[in-house]
Amino acid sequence: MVKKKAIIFGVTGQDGYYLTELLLKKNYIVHGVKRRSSSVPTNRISSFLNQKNFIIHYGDLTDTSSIYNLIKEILPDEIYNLAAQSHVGVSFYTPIFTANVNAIGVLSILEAIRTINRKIKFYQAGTSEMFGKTISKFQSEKTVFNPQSPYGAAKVFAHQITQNYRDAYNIFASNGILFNHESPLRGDNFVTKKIVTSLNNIKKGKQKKLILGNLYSRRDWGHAADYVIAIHKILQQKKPGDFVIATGRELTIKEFVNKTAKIINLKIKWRGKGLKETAIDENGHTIVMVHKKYFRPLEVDYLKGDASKAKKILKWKPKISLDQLIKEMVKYENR
Ligand code: NAP
Ligand code: F7E
Repeated sequence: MVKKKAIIFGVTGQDGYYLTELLLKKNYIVHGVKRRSSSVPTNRISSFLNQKNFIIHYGDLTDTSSIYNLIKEILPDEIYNLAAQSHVGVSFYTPIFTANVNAIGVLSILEAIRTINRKIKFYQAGTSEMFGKTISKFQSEKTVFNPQSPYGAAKVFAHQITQNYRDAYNIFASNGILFNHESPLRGDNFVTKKIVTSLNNIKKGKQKKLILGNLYSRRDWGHAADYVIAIHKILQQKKPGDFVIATGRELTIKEFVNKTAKIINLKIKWRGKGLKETAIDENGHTIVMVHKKYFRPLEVDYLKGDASKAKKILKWKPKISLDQLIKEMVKYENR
């Protein structure tokens, strides 16, 4: 049987690792695209580098010619675009770069598909950040977008241009609308990874304090390994479409701190309010503090996804609970 060929843009990131692992298990030939970096960008995916069905290429979403040339040379069956400047907070400091990668980069891929071969299937990594400030209790494919950051606004463009290319040129182009998903391989400056690493270090006496921003935003957190299964299923459907992928449960950042502290057996008590809010350990030492530098100019207060379309059409639901996820992240820190 002829093996399917996939290109993964953003292969060096968290989801890049899990999606590559899944596609290699499914016997795909995976072409991963990495960008030039002064340090080693392939740390997460080093275990794939010597596998015969995994080929790594240089490319960059801000370099349209590199995208066009790769797609023309590889002629893949499927393209997964996971590449992005993915940090919402950082997008306020690098808004133009964020828009070039997260919005125009997506258009460059779609234009390459349109001109090279319209039969190539395309997945775009959309996000719950597109909902932004929302009044819906659950956000679904029908919920109005109201992004609150350069990151979210650029992703809305990417989402809509993907729909436009699907409708105008009959391209199999689908959007995932994924809510937060984490793993041991999550980037260090996302809040779950920061909390797990810091509390684990504090427990071991290697760090004194965890300093956070807004403790009261609410997020719907799943596991990246579960979510890449949905990503793959989205491209295996008869028809293209858009799918919310979420757990349907949400927690505040403070509740995530409490859960993690409990799992690593660290007893904490909260005191104070606002920027003076702290948590102390059983010896009375302050181990969690709040600092305004971690607050964003705009915040997304509340996200909780309704993944019933994915459940019905993709036959997908998350399998890994939040407690299991945190335990796995803690175990990884102590490996
Ligand atoms: P991640 O770990 O930050 O990975 C992002 C990937 O994009 C990395 O491989 C990065 O390369 C690459 N990249 C950045 N700029 C690029 C450029 N100019 N050209 C080519 N590649 C570039 O993010 P993730 O958590 O795996 O998320 C994957 C995708 O899903 C992203 O598009 C993100 O916005 C979206 N998303 C994530 C979540 C979530 O909760 N994780 C939820 C919804 C949507 P380097 O390794 O060189 O930086
Ligand atoms: O922040 C608050 C922060 O950076 C979560 C990306 O994968 O998911 C992710 O975006 C919340 C926010 O993720 C700190 O203000 C408090 O309310 O972990 P985060 P995010 O912004 O939700 C979406 C779905 C994506 O698409 C993105 O690519 O936590 N928070 N204190 C903090 N956040 C960070 N990073 N650091 C803090 O110290």
